[in-house]
Amino acid sequence: MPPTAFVTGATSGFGEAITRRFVTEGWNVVAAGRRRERLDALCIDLGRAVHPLVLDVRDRDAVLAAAADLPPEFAPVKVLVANAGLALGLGPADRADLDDWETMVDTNIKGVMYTVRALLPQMVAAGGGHVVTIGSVAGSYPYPGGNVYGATKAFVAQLALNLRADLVGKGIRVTDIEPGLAETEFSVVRFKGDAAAAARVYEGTQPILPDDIAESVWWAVTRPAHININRIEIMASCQAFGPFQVVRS
Ligand code: NDP
Ligand code: 8X3
Repeated sequence: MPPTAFVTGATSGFGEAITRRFVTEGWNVVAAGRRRERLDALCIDLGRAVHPLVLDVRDRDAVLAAAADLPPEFAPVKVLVANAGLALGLGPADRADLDDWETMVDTNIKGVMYTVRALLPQMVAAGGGHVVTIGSVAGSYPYPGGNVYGATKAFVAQLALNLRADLVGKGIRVTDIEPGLAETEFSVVRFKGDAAAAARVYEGTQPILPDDIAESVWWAVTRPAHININRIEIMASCQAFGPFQVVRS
């Protein structure tokens, strides 16, 4: 039976590309996301190698139930890609919408927490597996308007390192992939459907593409068993760091 990957946020962007890559490599994939029509389209495209799972990662009981109730040909899960996540807003902290902050915490922190906790026991029981989290450069480097989004990704990076500490010796590897500027539906979501604002983010750039991230996930997962890739930070070549801000009187 082919091995199974469980990919959250499979309906778009990185998650969809990761799903397609694993299926192309002969794996079965549990493809999770909230938009059923996108999952249906993936199934039409990729066939029986995909198990569509309508799932909101913020729903703790639903995540735990889904992990416990996988069809036999999709269990146990060998690779978890905890990818589902979002940024909402790019405004300064003093004017940010608290609901947006809570949605980011619920999705990017708690959603990852629930998914990892739900799937780890079957990896431990099987004696092996790989947890891939999708962090961000925003978890390492602050930028104006990054506020809570970046903080959620710092959580993801530290969770991945701490998982390594807990899982060493159990055959389970952990990798945090930390992309920078990447063109997906991320900015449309961040700007709440404002397609023009989203397009401006990528104007005149050559951003990371979803397949680039799928390639890095696949690379990390296919290293020899004695190697653990702890983290991969990937920026578009056109992106780099700015100076510290100094406000002068
Ligand atoms: P997309 O908006 O294209 O994809 C986000 C995915 O997350 C969608 O499939 C969406 O599915 C899913 N998702 C969002 N909320 C939930 C939820 N509550 N429950 C289940 N699924 C959810 O963006 P990306 O592909 O870019 O984002 C993927 C990950 O990469 C995110 O964690 C993001 O923070 C991170 N990232 C993105 C970067 C970028 O510049 N694009 C750079 C660095 C990191 P649905 O709406 O159907 O539920
Ligand atoms: C997404 C990348 O730079 O917009 O995580 O925060 S960035």
